[in-house]
Amino acid sequence: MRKTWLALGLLPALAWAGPPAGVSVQHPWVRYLLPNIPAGAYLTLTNNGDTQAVLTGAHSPACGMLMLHESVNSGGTSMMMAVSSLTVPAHGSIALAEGGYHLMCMQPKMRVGAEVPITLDFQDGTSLDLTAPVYGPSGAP
Ligand SMILES: [Cu+2]
Repeated sequence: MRKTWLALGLLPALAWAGPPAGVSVQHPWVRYLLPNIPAGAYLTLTNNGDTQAVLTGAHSPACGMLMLHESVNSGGTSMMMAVSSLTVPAHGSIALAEGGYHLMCMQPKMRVGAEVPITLDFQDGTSLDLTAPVYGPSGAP
């Protein structure tokens, strides 16, 4: 019984899907290669708020599954690993950039020159909507 009441109490907070306080996105973009090759999405997250923001996932109708990844260099071989969350410190920022953290569009449905919508999901139930321009293999012009 107690659990039921707790769950109901959480609903209003989860239903409010505004952006996290003070968090903004700069320079989003996607590198599109081919339809059957995952496309990397890159951006900078800045947190001007007083509390850390924890990115726990992302989704986009243009991506199929959209995963949090990290590129790591292991003995000269570049590999990608799934990351469960990324923390943007209070009054700090993190870059999702080539060779590091990035979002991975697993089934890209897009074309170069278009813009795709992406939603970032945070641990506290907030979310942040953005649109990212789609560039080709050579990246930003
Ligand atoms: Cu990746």
